[in-house]
Amino acid sequence: MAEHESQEFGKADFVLLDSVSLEEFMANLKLRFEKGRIYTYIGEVVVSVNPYRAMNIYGRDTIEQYKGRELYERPPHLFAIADAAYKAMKRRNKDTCIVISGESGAGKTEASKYIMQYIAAITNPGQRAEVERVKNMLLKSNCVLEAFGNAKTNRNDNSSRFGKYMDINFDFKGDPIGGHINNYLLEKSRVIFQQEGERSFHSFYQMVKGGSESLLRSLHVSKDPTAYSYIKVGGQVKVGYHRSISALTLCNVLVFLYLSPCDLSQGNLTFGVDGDTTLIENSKVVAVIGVLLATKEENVGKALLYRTVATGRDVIDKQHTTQEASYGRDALAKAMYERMFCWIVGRINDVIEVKNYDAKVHGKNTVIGVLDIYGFEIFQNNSFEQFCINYCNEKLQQLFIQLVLRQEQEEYQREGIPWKHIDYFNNQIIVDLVELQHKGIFSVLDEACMTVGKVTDEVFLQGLNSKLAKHAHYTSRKLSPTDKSLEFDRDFRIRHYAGDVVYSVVGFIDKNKDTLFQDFKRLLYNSSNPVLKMMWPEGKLSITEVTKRPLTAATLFKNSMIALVENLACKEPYYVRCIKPNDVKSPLLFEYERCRHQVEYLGLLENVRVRRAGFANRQEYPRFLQRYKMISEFTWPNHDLPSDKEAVKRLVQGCGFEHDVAYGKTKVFVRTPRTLFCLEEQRDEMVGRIVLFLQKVWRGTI
Ligand code: AOV
Ligand code: MG
Repeated sequence: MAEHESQEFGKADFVLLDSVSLEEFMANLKLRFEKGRIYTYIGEVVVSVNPYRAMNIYGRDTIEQYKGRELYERPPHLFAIADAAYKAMKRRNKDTCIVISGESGAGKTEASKYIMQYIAAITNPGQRAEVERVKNMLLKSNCVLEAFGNAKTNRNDNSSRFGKYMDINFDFKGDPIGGHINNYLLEKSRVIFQQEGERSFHSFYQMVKGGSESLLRSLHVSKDPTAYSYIKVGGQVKVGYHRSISALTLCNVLVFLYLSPCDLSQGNLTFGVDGDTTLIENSKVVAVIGVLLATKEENVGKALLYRTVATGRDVIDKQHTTQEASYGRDALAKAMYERMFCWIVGRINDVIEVKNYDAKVHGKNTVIGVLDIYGFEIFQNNSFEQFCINYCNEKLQQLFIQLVLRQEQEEYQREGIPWKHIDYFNNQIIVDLVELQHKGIFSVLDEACMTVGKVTDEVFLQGLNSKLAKHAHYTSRKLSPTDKSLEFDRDFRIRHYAGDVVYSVVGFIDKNKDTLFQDFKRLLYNSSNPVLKMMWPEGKLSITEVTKRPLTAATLFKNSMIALVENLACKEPYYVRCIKPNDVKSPLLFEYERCRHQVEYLGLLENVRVRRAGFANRQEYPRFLQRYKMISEFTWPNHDLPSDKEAVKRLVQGCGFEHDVAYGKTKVFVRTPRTLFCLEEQRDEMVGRIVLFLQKVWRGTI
């Protein structure tokens, strides 16, 4: 018996459980985790539990075992899902996508890397140089993006602080010929602030700790990360997370040399007052910034202290208060880092994008998309960023609900089989709470930001309280006065699909407006560094030309999420559902409650039910025959019936299972796992007999 069919390691597919209860589900999940079996199926969905230790299951030999195989032929694995997505794409010319979800630290990013590695390993058998180049770039780009976009948080030492969706394009042979990366909202506030125990983006520490003496000197960077106020806020400067930055050289990250040091230096800029005048206290830093930004020192100083404003026909320089100056400095540091990040993604896209592909000559160019986004997270203090991240996870959960159900429904319909509805929690209500026009939280926030004059975060909270007082998933201290865990004028709580999160409104207005004074844009546009200039095209405009109010951060994010979901929904989806077994990164600990909670909110039990209430197993007629034909005299070794479908019917009747089976147009559907077991048992027995028979023939005893 193959390993994945043995009981010792539990059931390889949750649909094979004897009964679908939370207890049975959990017992199976726990048993498998303890036996080192971190992957389990629900039909074609992979449930993965983060092992928090190196597993010897991703090597070349394992890849070979999965190549071209069907899902159920081998123990559950990411490779099997990657192969299924690849086969669907290649055989049926379908665009597919692999959606990886789960909370922060559950293992999404690692899974996405293994999937990419697998696809790279099984393609391009002809070793075409161009394809090899593309594969190399796709794999290496990860390393660069992680350096700039990941950081240590209190949930994950290598937490993705941006969302990533990567398309891999394939030619008619099924070889990768290019790709494209979409990135979503980088948590740029991390550049200037980190919560206790957290760090800024890896890139800063890698540069400070890893840069050569001469490089650092030329960039005016100190080797001591604690010299920089921006990156030591969280009190965690130690590089606990080692990753090579050699891939950086690949993408000519010129800006790395300019912008990051500049961000670092800016953090050390402080402002003071002398009478009515705002001053920069440490002018040496201004000089360094001038050098790094390839612009005049006095221009930097001016942009930091003054703002050009148009009053009627006049244009005047208005002096900042120290508070405004600090605000401007931080906004600049954040904006520069974000632009740099997007610029890097753009350069990666330049080198990986499909070139010279003529569909008329080469056939349709198909795509596999891999989505690895920031997972649901709850921190001590949750702000606008967590709100966006958690909304994003709501959207993906909604997609899962729709697609997993729709997929089943469509398959039964297509095959002409009736389908029965299964109840589940539909989180559309929370998605609406956030994104609905006029009534949703984003709308209330945008409205507050549009109000002329000084709007405070508290005004925004009041707006929420009046619009959402009756919403079942929203509350605040005003609405539940006895709830001491919420602060007046500061907190609101959302009941998310994955748990309750208290958000502090402090900073929502600023972060949503995301204002960067035009003076800074002009400063950067006028840099003699051509890369910088290119990054800030809107700096070309003078103050009188800037009239249009830019879209808010929330609206931009909402639009990008809606576009993402639309894009995923038109592809054939494959799912990886990641579970975090404990909060202490232990390879041994399966915290039962913690896991149960995730199983529940991910809707995994409903997933099993839907899969089973329909049919546990479905196989195309020829496949089914190939596997079981030895158990029936009508089909062994070959049948002479008019079709494979007829032959399968005969086989099933012969075994007495017809009550448990439905015949679709192209597939046979088996309702209960037990029938499948019986078939498997009979098959094992027959295979045993056949082997014995052949051995006898071989030895000449027959
Ligand atoms: P995430 O992507 O889901 O969190 P990661 O993929 O970064 O989580 O995983 C967190 C850590 O768990 C990794 O750095 C590894 O140490 C460990 N890990 C995860 N998967 C495996 C595996 N298959 N084998 C061995 N170790 C693993 V976030 O990006 O925070 O939502 O935003
Ligand atoms: Mg991640």
